[in-house]
Amino acid sequence: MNLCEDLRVGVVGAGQMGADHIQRLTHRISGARVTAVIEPDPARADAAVTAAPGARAYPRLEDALDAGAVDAVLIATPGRFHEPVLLPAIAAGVPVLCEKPLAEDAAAALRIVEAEQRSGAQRVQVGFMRRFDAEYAGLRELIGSKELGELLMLRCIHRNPSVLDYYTQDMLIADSVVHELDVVPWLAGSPIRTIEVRHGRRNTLAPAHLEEPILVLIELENGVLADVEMNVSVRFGYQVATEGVFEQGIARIGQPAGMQIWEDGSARIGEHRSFTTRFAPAYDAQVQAWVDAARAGGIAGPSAWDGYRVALASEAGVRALHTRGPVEVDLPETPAFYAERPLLFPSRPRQRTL
Ligand code: ISE
Repeated sequence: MNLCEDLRVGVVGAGQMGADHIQRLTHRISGARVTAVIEPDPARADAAVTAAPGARAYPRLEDALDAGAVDAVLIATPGRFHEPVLLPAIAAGVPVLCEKPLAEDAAAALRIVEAEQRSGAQRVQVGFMRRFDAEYAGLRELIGSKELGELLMLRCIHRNPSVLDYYTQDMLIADSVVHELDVVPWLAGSPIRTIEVRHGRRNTLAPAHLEEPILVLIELENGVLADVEMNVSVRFGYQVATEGVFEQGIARIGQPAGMQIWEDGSARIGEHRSFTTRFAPAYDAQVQAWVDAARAGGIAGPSAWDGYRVALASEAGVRALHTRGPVEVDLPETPAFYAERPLLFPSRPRQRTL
């Protein structure tokens, strides 16, 4: 593409995440604009086109591609709808940012990485936005620096205030813990070996069809253990935090920040209510990095292969949800096509507050 012009982005799916990305691309991201919206719900499509001046609604992604209306595609539909839009986008050779998970299951994820390899270049980036969160990036640098000795454990907290009716038991892993399945190996620099799920006392306030909270134990090849409290009925707000346990110290990220108020015999501090605000700076950084890389013909974050690896771990995690004991994750060797790509992850100075 001509680097003086904006990247023309087609957004597939204008629900909560798609609408959020349209706002971001229209108001906060430089070098890109939304020119096409693909959304079956007419009211959502109208709202999306109104929010992105100059954009047009198309019934199918293929129509926007055939019309020459887009240089790149951002997919923000639920995972089960990804493969049917990823395959034509890959065939058309346009860069793609695809929300997590990459696909409905590992078989679909494999078909996607195979199609990408046949296309001859990596153009699919998966939206694991936590890798663009400044605190996660800082923790990863701290681990790599060995300043506190070797990393021993990661203690992860993943709490949602509530979930909608369509959220199923398996989504505890496939839709939620899927973030830790990407970010834990990324932080610790080692792939997942096994996953185990423990159920404790059920929260009676959880939707009737859910058995939660759950405790997920993730064992990495290098021996690091991570535990994840996955809890989707906490009511008070949205909380994602991690503690790194090192040989010589502890590092904690994701603590509530901002104004503290003391009033009427108590002290309080604000907490997020949704991932859209908790991770807003990470989403912005992710989309800006993707736009910059797409304009130069590459990607700048988790690859389709990363998405496939997470899909395999997620399937093992769902099996673990329904069985006792650890389930092994069988990861194939990374093909040279994916191993050789230099990653363009943003590198930030580590934030130190003391
Ligand atoms: C949701 O789909 C997300 O991706 C959020 O980041 C996660 O916290 C939540 O549990 C999921 O349902």
